[in-house]
Amino acid sequence: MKPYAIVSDIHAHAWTHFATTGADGLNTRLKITLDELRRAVIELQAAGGNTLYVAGDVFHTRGSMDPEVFNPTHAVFQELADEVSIRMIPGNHDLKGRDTTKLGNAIQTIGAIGGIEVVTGKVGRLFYNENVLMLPWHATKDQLRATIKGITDAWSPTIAASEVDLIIHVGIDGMLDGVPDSGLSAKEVASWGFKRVFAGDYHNYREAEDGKVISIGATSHQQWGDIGTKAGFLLVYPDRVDYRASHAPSFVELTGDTDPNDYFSTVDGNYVRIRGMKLTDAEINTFRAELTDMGARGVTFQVTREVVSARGSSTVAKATTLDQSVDQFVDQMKDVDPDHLALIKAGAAEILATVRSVAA
Ligand SMILES: [Mn+2]
Repeated sequence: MKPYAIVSDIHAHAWTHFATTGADGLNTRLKITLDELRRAVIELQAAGGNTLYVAGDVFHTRGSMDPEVFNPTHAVFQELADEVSIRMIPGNHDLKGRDTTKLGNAIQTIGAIGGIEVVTGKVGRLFYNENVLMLPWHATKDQLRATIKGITDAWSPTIAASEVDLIIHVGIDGMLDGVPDSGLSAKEVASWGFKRVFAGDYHNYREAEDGKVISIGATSHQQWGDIGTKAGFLLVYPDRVDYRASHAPSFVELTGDTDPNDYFSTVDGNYVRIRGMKLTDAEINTFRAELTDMGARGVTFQVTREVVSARGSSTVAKATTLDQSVDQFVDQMKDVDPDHLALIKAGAAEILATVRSVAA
């Protein structure tokens, strides 16, 4: 049996952290991301498959286009379309507005490449070869629920949903640790009656409901919030799903609680953050050199400096006020999916923590 492949949450972007500009002018982290996409197709072909499904969030930045990101990404899809058939849906990051439109999604012209189809129609598209239904991003979960009910009602009794895999881009509760529930449970998703449901959006590969509901995960780690999550891609067989781990560098963390015996296996090939330690500048420099020797691709220290003045307590008091006002600001944002407020606050807190840490 030959598989098809699913990738999701590529988030092509000219990242600044740990990135440089390569000899070809390409952002080095964007190149790593695009190389992972190539690897997914190589592994798909090695397994005998010839269809790649892309479950949304091809691009990272919403509503604006960086030509140095768009052009190389477009070129890679053009190259891969010579090898396999590609079907894609836009994710929320690919959309300028809250809903999927042909006019307002960043991947639309990639669909003009021969062999690539971008699915934007509200009721999606059923691909009969693999029995896969792709549904694009819906502005609300209730709209998604209504669309799915409409489709399965219209199919009955000719097409059985239990024979069809559904690919969507929507956050499902419990698929990513640290994200509060937002009202779409794996149990409900399983109750829609599909053979399996594969979802992008939450950047972690995880299965629920006896393998009927699968969070695909991103193709590679993108930021510190990804620590501990599984990135990669899926090879989907009629009777099983093979998760292939990303070969791109991971974001990892060492704290005062990490066993030094685990340093090497943790940091080799990865982006490393040091937290929860009190170090002098000299110790930071030595530690950085050691981690680089162990193969760290980048090291960031977010530690307490050993030389600290009396600023401590008053700084903390002000910081609390800043945290609160950022949360209040986020709560007042109008053009944001309410489901994402908690994520935005967590992201803002992360940035504040970074800014407050020792910039070493
Ligand atoms: Mn995403």
